[in-house]
Amino acid sequence: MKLTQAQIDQFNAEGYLVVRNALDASDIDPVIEEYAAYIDKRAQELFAAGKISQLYADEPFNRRLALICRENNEIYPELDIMHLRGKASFAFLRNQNLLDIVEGLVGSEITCSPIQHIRAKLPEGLTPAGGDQHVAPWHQDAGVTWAEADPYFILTVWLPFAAATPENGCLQVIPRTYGQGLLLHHSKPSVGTTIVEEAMPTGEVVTLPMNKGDILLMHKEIPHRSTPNVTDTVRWSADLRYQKTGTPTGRPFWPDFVARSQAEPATVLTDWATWDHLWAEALESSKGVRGHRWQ
Ligand SMILES: O=C(O)CCC(=O)C(=O)O
Ligand SMILES: [Fe+2]
Repeated sequence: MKLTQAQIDQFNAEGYLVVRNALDASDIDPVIEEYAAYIDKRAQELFAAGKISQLYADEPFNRRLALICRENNEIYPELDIMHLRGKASFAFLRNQNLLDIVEGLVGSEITCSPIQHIRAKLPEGLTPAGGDQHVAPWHQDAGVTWAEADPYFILTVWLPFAAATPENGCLQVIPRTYGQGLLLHHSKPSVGTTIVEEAMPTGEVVTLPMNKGDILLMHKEIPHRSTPNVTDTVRWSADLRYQKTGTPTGRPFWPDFVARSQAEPATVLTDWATWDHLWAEALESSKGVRGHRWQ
């Protein structure tokens, strides 16, 4: 599926666009299976070590992790894409259906930014102490890069692995509030990087329930947030960022890679082992580096 001109116009007017049924289950399921297998492996280990009382093996994917974490949440920090680094997750970053949509806004020379996450948003209260970084306070994604990326367009792609609802912590945006650049943010203890109160736009807030297969596209200046998960299941999602190859990602200490190129197809990174290695090295060498610019 490619974006229509009407969809591109809508993105440019609103600063965001939800593309319904953009992906099939077959695009997303390999990632879910990869995560399910990892959680199964870790559950066996936790059970063998006496850290959980049962395996919860018959529970559905969106519930099993919550039940495990209720007893022991040591798996939780291992799940983000750069830590788990699965082959299916890496392949998904170059999913052709996804990139066809991205190309409509980024062009044919596409770099995958390392500002990317796979999020298991747990039911409120189950996350390790100190707040939940998956409950994102009002921010612009432009606010989580270094200043070197400020002049460049970066597209955020957000998608749920199962229905995202107001109850389990879907996203909210403030439409049409972009084009004025970066708003002042600050780093609020146990809340995260957020727009300062005085700079907060006053426009209408739009809540965005989404289904598996839907994709949310956001301009990096669109203020958005997500709410807590007050259900007893996990809100699984991915958020990825794409931009024109050659432009800075704003996280130079983490690995970006070429995801698609018409001009130089040989530059596309297709080797999982290289990606895996780049992340392993970068996570080691970037310890202590400040990812955000705010105090
Ligand atoms: O997934 C969430 O709850 C927050 C995501 C977010 O802020 C983003 O994808 O940019
Ligand atoms: Fe964000």
